[in-house]
Amino acid sequence: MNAVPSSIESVLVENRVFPPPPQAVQGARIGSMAAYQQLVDEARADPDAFWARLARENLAWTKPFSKTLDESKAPFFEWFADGELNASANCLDRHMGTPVEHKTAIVFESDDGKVTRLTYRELLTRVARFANALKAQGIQKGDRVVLYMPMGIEGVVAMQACARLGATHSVVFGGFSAKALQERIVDVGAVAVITANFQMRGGKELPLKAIVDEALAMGGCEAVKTVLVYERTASAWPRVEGRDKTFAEALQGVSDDCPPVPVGAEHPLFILYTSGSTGKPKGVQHATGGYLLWAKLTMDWTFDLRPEDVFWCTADIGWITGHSYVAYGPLAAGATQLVFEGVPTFPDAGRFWKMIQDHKVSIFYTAPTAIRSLIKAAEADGKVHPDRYDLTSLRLLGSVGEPINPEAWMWFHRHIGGERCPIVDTFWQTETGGHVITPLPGATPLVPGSCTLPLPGIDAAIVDETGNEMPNGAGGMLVIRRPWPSMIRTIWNDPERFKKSYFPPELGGSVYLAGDGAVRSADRGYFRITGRIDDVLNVSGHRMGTMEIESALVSKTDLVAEAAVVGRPDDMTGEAICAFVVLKRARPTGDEAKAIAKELRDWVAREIGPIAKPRDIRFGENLPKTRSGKIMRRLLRSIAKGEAITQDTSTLENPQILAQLGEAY
Ligand code: 6R9
Repeated sequence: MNAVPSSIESVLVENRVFPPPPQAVQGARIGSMAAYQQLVDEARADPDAFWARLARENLAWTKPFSKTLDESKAPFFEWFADGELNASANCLDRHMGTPVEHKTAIVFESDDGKVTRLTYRELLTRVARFANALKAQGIQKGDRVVLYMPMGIEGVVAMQACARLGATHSVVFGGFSAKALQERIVDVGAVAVITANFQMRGGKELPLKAIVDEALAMGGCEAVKTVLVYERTASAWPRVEGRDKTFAEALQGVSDDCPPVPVGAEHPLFILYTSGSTGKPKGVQHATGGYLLWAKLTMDWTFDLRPEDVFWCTADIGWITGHSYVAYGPLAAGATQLVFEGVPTFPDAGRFWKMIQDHKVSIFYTAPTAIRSLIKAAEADGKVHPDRYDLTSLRLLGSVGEPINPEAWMWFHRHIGGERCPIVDTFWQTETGGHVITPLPGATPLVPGSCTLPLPGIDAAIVDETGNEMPNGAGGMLVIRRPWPSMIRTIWNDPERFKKSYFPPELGGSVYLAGDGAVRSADRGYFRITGRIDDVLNVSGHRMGTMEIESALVSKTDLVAEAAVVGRPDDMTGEAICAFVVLKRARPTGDEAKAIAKELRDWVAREIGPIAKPRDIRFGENLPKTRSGKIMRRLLRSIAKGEAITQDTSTLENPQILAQLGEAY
C-alpha cells in the first residue's frame, strides 16, 4: 500500500471510531459528551449570558463591559464594546503574584539547537522594555506596525509589546517577497517595521532586512519612519541612517516598567493578511477582547491545558495559527510552550521527534503537510523514524490548516501518539480567530479525517446556495449562523468587501460564509471539510488565491499575455498550483518551455513568495474558453489532474488547444 494515498475514497468508507482514552477523560474540563452538550445548551439558551460569563471568567478587564453583543450594525458585530482591557496585561501581568510568575513561559530552540528559557516574569520585563523602546520611537495607540521577523522570542516580544501600547501589529510571514511585503505595508499604513538582519532556516542564513529595504524603496511607504533590526546573526547588513536602529540601540537606557495601555474591547489588536478570491490579499482585522477570549478559551477547551503541560505549536507567527497558539493563547493560559526557529528536516527529518523527546512535549500541534512529509522521510530512512525516539511525554496531538487524510491520521495516532493520545483535528480560519469545529480530547469520540463537532456557542451548519440546511450526508457550504466573539471584524480599508465575502445577501446578510465545503456524517452528524469552494487553494496548509497568482503571472508583461491558475490534488501538499499560460510569443516546447517555466516560477517567487510558485506550467496558444469568452476552469482542473476529458467541449471556441495543454513543465 502506498504510504500516503489520496484521501478521497478512504474517507468515504471511514468507520473507525476512537473514544477518548481514560487519561484524557480524567480531570478534563469537558470530560464527557454530556458535559459538552450542557455547554452547547447553555450557549443556545442565552448566548449573551454565556459569553458574558466566559469573558468575565477568562479575561482581566480594566473597565468591565455592560453590553455583551451589539448587533445593531450587523454584520459589523461588536463584542463587550464598552469594556476595556489590555491584551499583553492579560498574557503577562496577570500571572504576576501567581505560581505562573516564575514558571517557564517560553523554551526556545534555535535552528542550530541552542536552547533559551524565559519565565513569565522575564518575558514581562522583555515585553515592557521593548514597548518602551517602541514608545521612544513615537509609536502609540492606534498606530500600525509591520513585523517581518524570524520565529523566535523576539517576534513574540514584539507582538506583545505592540499590544501593550495599543498599537496594531500586522505580521508578514518571512517567506513573502519584497513586493508582497510592500503591498501590505502600504495597505495597512504602517509607521514602523520590525525585522531582523537575517533568519536562520535549515542551517542557511536568509536575508530579511535587505527585503524590507527593497520593499520600502518601492514607494508608497513614506509613513514608515522607523525600522528596528534584531541582529539575529553577526553578518553585516545595510543601514539607512536616521531610519534604522538595532534592537540594542533602541533598548538602550529604557525602563523595565511600561504600564499596559487599556484599550476598548473592539480596538484592533492585529491585522493579518490572507488570500481571498480576488487578486488582492485581505487584511483580516481582529478585536482585542473577543479574540483574546477565544485564544484563552480554546487553550482550555480544545487542548484541555493542564499546569504541567509543555505545549508546542509548530506554526510560524506569520500565520494565524502562530498568532493564536504561539503569541497569545498559550501565554493567556499560563502555559509553558516550546518555540522553534527552524525547519522539521534540519539537521534531519527526526528533528521534531528529537525536540519532543528533549523537551518532554505533552501537546504537539502541527499541520498534515508536515506529518505527510515526515512519514515519507521516516519510511525512506529508518534513522529518523519516530519509533526510535522516546515520545512518551505526549498526551495530546493536534492537526490544523488542511484536511488530514485518514492514513496520515492513523500514522500520527500510531507512531507519534503511541495509540494513547487523542488527535484534535481543529478546523478554523484566519477569519475565525481560533478553533470553531474541533473534537474535545476528554469528550469526543474521534473519527479519522473529521473535525467532528462545533465548539459550544458556534452555530455551524451546512447549507445550499439559498441558505437551506442540508441533511446529513449531503454536502454544501459551511456557514456559522450566529456571531461569536473572535470573528473577523472587518477587512481593513474595505468594509464592502468584508460584507460581500463573508455575509452574502443570498444567505440573509448576517450569516458567516466560511468559504469551505463540508458534509456531515449520516450517523453522528460529524463535520468533514471537503475543501475551499472559492478560488482559494490550500498548498501545504497555506492559503493561496488563484487570482493572486494569475495577477503575478500577467504582471510579467514582456512575456505573458494571459494566465489561468487552478489547483490539483497532491498527496504531499494537499493541493498543487497549476498555471496555464499564453505567451506573447510563439508557444514554446522542449528546453525552451522548461527555461521559460523556470523564469515564470522565479517571477512568481519575486512577486509573492516561493510558496506561490506553480508546480506545473502548461503553455497554450490560447486558453479554453466558451463562446462568450469565459475561461473554462472546470476543464482546466481536469487537465491539471491528468483526467480524461469527459466534459462537453462543444462550446469550446478553440478545441485544438486541449492537446497543447496536455504537456506540463
Ligand atoms: C487555521 C488556518 C483556513 C483554511 C480553511 C480550510 C483549511 C484549516 C482545517 C482545514 C480541513 C481542518 N483548514 N483547518 N481544512 N480541516 N482542520 O489554517 O487558517 O490559513 O486562514 O486557512 O484552511 O480550507 O478555510 P487559514
